[in-house]
Amino acid sequence: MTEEEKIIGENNYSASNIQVLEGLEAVRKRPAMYIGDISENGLHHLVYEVVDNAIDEAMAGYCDRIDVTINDDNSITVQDNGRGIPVDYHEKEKKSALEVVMTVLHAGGKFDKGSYKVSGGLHGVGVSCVNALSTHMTTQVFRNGKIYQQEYECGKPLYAVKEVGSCDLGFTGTKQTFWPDGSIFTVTEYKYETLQTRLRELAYLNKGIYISLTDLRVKDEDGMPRKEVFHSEEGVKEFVRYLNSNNTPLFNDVIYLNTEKTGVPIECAIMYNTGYRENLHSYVNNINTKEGGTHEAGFRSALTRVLKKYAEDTCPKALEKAKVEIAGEDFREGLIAVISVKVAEPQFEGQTKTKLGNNEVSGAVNQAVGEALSYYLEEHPKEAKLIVDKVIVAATARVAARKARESVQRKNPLGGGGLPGKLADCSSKNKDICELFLVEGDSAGGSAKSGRSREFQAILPLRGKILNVEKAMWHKAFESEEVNNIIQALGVRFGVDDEDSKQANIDKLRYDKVIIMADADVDGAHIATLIMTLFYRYMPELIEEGHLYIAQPPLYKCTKGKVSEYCYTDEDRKAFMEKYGDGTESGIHTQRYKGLGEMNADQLWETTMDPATRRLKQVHVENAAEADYIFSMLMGDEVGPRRDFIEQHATYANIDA
Ligand code: 28G
Repeated sequence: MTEEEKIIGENNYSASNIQVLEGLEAVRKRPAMYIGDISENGLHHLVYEVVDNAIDEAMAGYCDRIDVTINDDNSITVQDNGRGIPVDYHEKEKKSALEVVMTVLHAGGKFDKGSYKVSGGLHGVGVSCVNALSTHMTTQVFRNGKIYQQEYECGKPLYAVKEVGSCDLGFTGTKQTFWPDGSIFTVTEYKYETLQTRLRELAYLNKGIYISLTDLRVKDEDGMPRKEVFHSEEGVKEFVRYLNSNNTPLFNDVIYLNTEKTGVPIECAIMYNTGYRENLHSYVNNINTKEGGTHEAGFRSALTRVLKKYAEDTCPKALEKAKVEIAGEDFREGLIAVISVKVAEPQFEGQTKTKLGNNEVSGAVNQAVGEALSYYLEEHPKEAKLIVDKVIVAATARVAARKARESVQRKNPLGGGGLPGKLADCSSKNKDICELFLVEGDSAGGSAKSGRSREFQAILPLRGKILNVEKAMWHKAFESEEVNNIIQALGVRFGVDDEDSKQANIDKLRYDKVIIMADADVDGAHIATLIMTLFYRYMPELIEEGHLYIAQPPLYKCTKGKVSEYCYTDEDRKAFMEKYGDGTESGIHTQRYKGLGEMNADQLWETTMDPATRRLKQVHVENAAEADYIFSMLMGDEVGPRRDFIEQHATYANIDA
């Protein structure tokens, strides 16, 4: 028996305690089952799990402040001003309600009738999982003018809930601090940006609350920590404005509704921009439903129904002249919308459990959006006409796109037979080991061809900058030779699942890894971004399934006497200097690589392509709404925000300066 178990044993040891310990052990044995994974995602998930409890308290109407702090040692503190978790004795469990919430799996779930808690984000596992996966956790409750406290190690209480002080009677809330277990997580460093994105999103989805994020690891010249407060008075209306801020709006209004239909609260905001992409972000109980579901179906159905009727009623001549039948998707080009619903007992389906299954929600959303949209169109004929004109252009382009695509696929009738002439393919037929390098420039492409392993590495050289698909109509991609080469080399297919489907089917993907290899400079970063944009907009599944990577060529080769090392970052170089230097730069020779072309085939293999020594970055999409925002900023018309972003994130400035 360990010390902690003894303590538990001395207090009311009971069958339920054994269950608790078994439950927490199960979480520690198979953490990924409970929080998704044990890498960066899982680590950040712990914070969401705790914050979601505070959000639930806010949704119940008792809390409007949530303060999140990343402490110096990468522990996390979350404090809210809700009612405070009840601390009274729980007859059935023979312990304090607080201890139950903190130690029993799934406790705190469906307690309160009429709340929309799914809580714990996607996995809905509750704070006890966070506790189980933390070496230490401290909980404090401010309630009844008193401060109550309990501490845990790996989920096990160190003592029964005790009073540790007093506070103002009116001061209530809950404070949680936890130290993620480094023996469970592969990374333990929190990323400010990751938390920032989610907390910003939560503030938009739950208007009125104040959510702060403080990073005690980062201090400015005055010793002040990095801190931000997220707050939205207009909810998803403001969210859509934010998401659209890098695009040119078709008109300035946001079409907005906030209502309830058949017991389903619905908040929805719609804008149109002059672009061609559809950006619909849907949420159920604050969870991003990436795979869509009944609420999205209701939304799309209302949009098509109302706009089609409006177009037919008000401009039949224009429709006749265009000679094309308009389809649902024509209404969605340049659409940017957020829909957020609250569902009491949500059923999540689909591969990643992010597809809403509740049938009743479809009708509720359809009705609510239909009413709000009809009303808006009646009241705003000028804006309505802008939408209808855009829809007709979209329908015309869609027909052109199909023709272009068919002509491409005709050249390649069996799908997979015809590979692009520029592709140097690999010999292995085992696609699980095959890699495709997309290489910037013919000269680097040449070195890569000589340096590669012919068995499993294929090379496709790309000529300079590929088409910026972010700014182009969808079908333009299929008119670009470079893009078609990529598509054919990959073996992905368009329009197989549904003739006008905009996203690739990747069933016949010919490689396990697709690796973008570009120069380590601003131009190279731009090229890599253009290629990523193509993948993100046309083949998102390929990213979601983890096939897309970016190669990391070295920035320097540092040599001191007989020792030389490749340095991939400025930190690597500093480390080399400290290890071998004598304080002056005179003794060490530093060769800067400005481009892949400066390396010969052997060097390229050794530094960038050899699986044993290379560094690859896998491309992830953490947050779809934020990814859309970033891509539209990087690839859009506005120069200012892009420059700011690059200045903040650039790692190459030192080279190009
Ligand atoms: C600071 C970090 C995260 C929370 C509350 C408030 C209540 C609560 C939380 O109850 C379910 C229901 C009653 C035992 C509910 C307080 C009703 C009355 C609450 C949080 C189980 C849990 N008074 N605030 N849980 N109870 N904040 N913030 O976790 O029977 S969790």
